Order: sequence, then structure tokens, then C-alpha cells
Amino acid sequence: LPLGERLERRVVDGERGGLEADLDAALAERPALEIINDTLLSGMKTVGELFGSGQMQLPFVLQSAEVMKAAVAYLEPYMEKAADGGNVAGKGTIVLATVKGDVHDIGKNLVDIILSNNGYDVVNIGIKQSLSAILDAAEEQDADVIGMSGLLVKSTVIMKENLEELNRRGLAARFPVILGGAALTRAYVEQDLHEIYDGEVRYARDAFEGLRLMDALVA
Ligand code: B1M
Repeated sequence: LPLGERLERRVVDGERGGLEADLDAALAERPALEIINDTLLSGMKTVGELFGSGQMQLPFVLQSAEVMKAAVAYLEPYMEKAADGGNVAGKGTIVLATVKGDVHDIGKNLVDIILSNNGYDVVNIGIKQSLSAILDAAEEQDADVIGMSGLLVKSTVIMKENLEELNRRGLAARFPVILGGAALTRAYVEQDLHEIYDGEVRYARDAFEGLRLMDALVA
């Protein structure tokens, strides 16, 4: 198979052996981010389709996720940093979490990498995080923005409850919120949730929209 297809297959098949060598070869041809966006994510999409249609069982999805994570970790040092020295942080702080009951973190961790490489301080508190854990981190770190990720339909309900709780605690004006994850739709966030939240709530379709939103919210 050609290199790109082989890499994509590695994600779909959950095949780690020889991954680094293929990534090195791909890096000689294309930037790291392009390898992630065009090749590896396309493999994850196939995994989601196979799983959704009952053609792939969960343990194999997990293996694919492990390969995806290993590939992203390997590529991370090669990802472009902002010209203004993105690693000199200080543009603003975001607390990033996958919401309560949800373990999906590949997307959230990509958002972390993209924001960190572009000058933001990212406090990534992990998966299955309750609102109180998110708020503890946000207050402790004096965060500018709260970012919540979730891929389950159930998580979209949790996000709504979290926003309602922020309203009740009088914290909506203090914390703009960015939401992302495959179960959300733009309309759900920008219409339904926008209507109930007393602060700013925005939808990020991908990590780059997350970055644009941070630039807009924190500037
Ligand atoms: Co699960 N899973 N999974 N899964 N899984 C989905 C989400 C699902 C759609 C698959 C399917 O049925 N087709 C389905 C959800 C269905 C639903 O709710 N309606 C599902 C299910 C059902 C489940 C379980 C319930 C299965 C079970 O146990 N029977 C279970 C849930 C466990 C739980 O959470 N409590 C489960 C478990 C798992 C694994 C552990 C095996 C593994 C996750 C491993 C991990 O993350 N560490 C897994 C995986 C890998 C997937 C799929 C196949 C791929 C997800 C992924 O990593 N995509 C997924 C199918 C799919 O999404 N279509 C699926 C790549 C990633 C880069 O994309 O996270 O969307 P994504 O992130 C994007 C954007 O959304 C955005 O930026 C990223 C890219 O730029 N983004 C943000 C995300 N968060 C953001 C935050 C932001 C900004 C942008 O700012 C805050």
C-alpha cells in the first residue's frame, strides 16, 4: 500500500508495529498536522463508521484509539508552533475537560496541542470531569475560558446541565465556554444553549475553530 493508505490502515486495524517508521517517512513528505488531519483522522472516521454499523467490536476500537494516540504523541514535537513563539505562553488560560461520564479524549487532547502551540496556557484536567472539578480548576488557575468536550449524546445533556449550573452559581458572566465533540451540532450550541446560558457559549467544530474562538474570546 502507498504510505498514506498504510498509515490510515494502521489506525483502522489498530496495528502499532512499524508505526514510527511510517510516520518518519510521512514527515519527510508532509507537515505533521496534515498527516493527522488528512490521514489519521480519516482512519478514526472509518473506525467510527465500522463500530456504528456493528462491523467492529469495542476492544478493536480501543486498539485503534491507542494507535491514534501513539501517532499524535509521536508527531507532537513536529507540529508547527506559532510564529510569535507559541510556546511562550501567556495569551490566556483555558481549562479543558471531557465531561462527566465520557471517556473520549483524543479530540480534547488535539485541542490541547493546538492551543498550547499557539500561545495559550491549557489546563487539561482529563476525562469524566464533574462541573465542580472543572470549576475548581478554573478558579484556581484564574482561567479565561472553560472548554468542555464530549462525544456521547448523553454528554450534550451534561453540557447543558453544566451551563445551567454556571447560571445558578452566578458564574456565567465570568466564564465564556467553548464546547466541542462529535455529538454536538452547531445549531444545538449556537441556538439552544446560547439561549439558556447567561454568558458566552460557542461551538468549535474542530481544534482550529477552537483556536479562532480563543483568539476572539480572550483578545
Ligand atoms: Co466511542 N463512541 N464509545 N470509544 N467512539 C463514539 C463517540 C460513537 C459515535 C461511535 C459510534 O457509535 N459510531 C458512539 C457514541 C454514540 C452516541 O452517544 N450516540 C460511541 C460509543 C457508543 C461508545 C461507548 C458507549 C461504547 C460502549 O461501551 N458500548 C463507550 C463510551 C464510554 C464512555 O465514554 N463512558 C465508548 C468507548 C470508546 C473507546 C474507549 C473504545 C474509544 C475512546 C478512546 C479515547 O478517546 N481515549 C472510542 C472511540 C475511539 C470512538 C470513535 C470511534 C472515535 C472518536 C475519536 O477519537 N475521534 C467515535 C466515533 C465518532 O466520533 N464518530 C466513538 C477522533 C477525534 C479527533 O475526534 O473527538 O470528535 P473528536 O474531536 C474533534 C472535534 O469534535 C473537535 O476537535 C477534534 C478534531 O479537531 N473537538 C473539540 C472535540 N472536543 C473539542 C473541544 C473543543 C473544541 C473542539 O473545545 C473545548
